[in-house]
Amino acid sequence: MHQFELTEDQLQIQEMARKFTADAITPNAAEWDEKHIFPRDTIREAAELGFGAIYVSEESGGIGLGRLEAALIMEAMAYGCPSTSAFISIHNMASWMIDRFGSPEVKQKYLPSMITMEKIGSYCLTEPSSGSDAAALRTKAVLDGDHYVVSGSKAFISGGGENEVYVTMVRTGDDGPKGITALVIDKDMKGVSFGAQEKKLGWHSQPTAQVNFDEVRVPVANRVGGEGEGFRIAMMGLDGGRLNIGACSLGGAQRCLDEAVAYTKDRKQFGQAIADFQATQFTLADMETELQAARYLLYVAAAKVTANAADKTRFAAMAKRLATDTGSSVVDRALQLHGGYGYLMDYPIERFWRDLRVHSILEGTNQVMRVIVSRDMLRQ
Ligand code: FAD
Ligand code: 2MC
Repeated sequence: MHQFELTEDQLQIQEMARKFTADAITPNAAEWDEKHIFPRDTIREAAELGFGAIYVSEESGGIGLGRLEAALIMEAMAYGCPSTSAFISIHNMASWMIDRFGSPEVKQKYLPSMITMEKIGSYCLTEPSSGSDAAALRTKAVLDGDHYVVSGSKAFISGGGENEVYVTMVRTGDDGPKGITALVIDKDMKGVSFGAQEKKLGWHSQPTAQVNFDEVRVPVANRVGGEGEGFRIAMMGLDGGRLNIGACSLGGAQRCLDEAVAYTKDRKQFGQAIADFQATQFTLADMETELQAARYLLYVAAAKVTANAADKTRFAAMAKRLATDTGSSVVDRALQLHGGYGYLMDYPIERFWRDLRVHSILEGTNQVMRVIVSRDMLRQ
């Protein structure tokens, strides 16, 4: 049995993240959502626990954990606020790319302040005309001495306008994935500008904006990996990011399931608690069953990404697809069980409903996840 249980260390990490969430996130999340507050101070507090560099190596100053531990942390924080948890995940993805593929120079330049989240990292892949077809990106970087001159635009960038560090996929070569390179671009480099903040259905605790590059001179030393390696590096980052987004859906859905259990035991109609109707009991049983199934697939996928297993990308895609679809479906049923009250901001359910909806779209839509899984199946 022990192979299906979390280890002592993993339970301790989970406990630490749950305590942090209960103290610092859950009491404030509704206000962050309603007033569109970006909780920089709380994010810094998360970094004090190592959550800004979960899988950055200890050698570089991170806490060097695996992807299952990261998923546990993200799941725990999403119990309070999926939007803030996912935001911290994206920073972790950017930091990992620098640590795993960057030169000693670029690591030294960026990682110390990213680990403390004094500087926060964005991940810039999507462009206005290339979303799912990410390898069609057009932001151009032309070599000029010891600098690249970068021009183009990135769309939907989480942290856009607020974050200091932009890990950006640019075109240095021919069309297609092999012509793409990853560069670290600073917010304050000349020629960097931002679009207006996007007005979104959810994810209100974090900013999203277009990032524009107008002949930005980026030192060659800011390159992460070699020329032409950027797409592969970006995809490897997403293997882990997708697990975390799935974990954020699991955490948010667990919160709503817990709320639904409490509410249906308390709320009375027709002279009895609504939890006494078998229809309610079967709904709760299905929610629990589906959530647990999605959770265990995600934990297996996370272990595979840590182990660099040959089928890790397929498992990460399956787990992201299942956890995000299941998460949204569980939250939707929790809302239904709350009746009209579920639709009001007096209860937390509608916020989770809005926050989780985007998890089926970003870090690769759930259609793209099916593309990845089926391609891999048919290749064999
Ligand atoms: P499209 O690619 O135009 O897709 C439209 C529809 O067509 C979708 O349903 C899609 O599944 C479907 N479709 C496309 N191709 C296929 C296919 N081959 N088979 C079947 N169906 C297909 N990007 C970043 O780089 N960094 C970020 O920080 C970031 N943050 C985001 C934050 C938010 C709030 C949002 C909404 C998006 C964010 N994104 C970010 C962008 C996100 O990754 C893209 O929105 C996503 O990848 C989809 O791209 P698209 O919106 O252009 O949709
Ligand atoms: N790990 C390592 N290498 C990978 C990889 C992975 N996970 N995925 C692809 N590659 C390699 C692949 O092996 C190939 O190299 P080679 O030719 O040497 O074998 C190369 O990369 C190109 O791969 P494909 O041929 O599969 O490329 P294609 O253009 O067909 O696209 C697809 C693949 C659709 C899976 C990719 O474009 C994709 O993931 N699209 C979705 C975009 C996305 O997820 N965006 C998220 C933005 S971030 C975000 O939303 C946030 C909120 C932060």
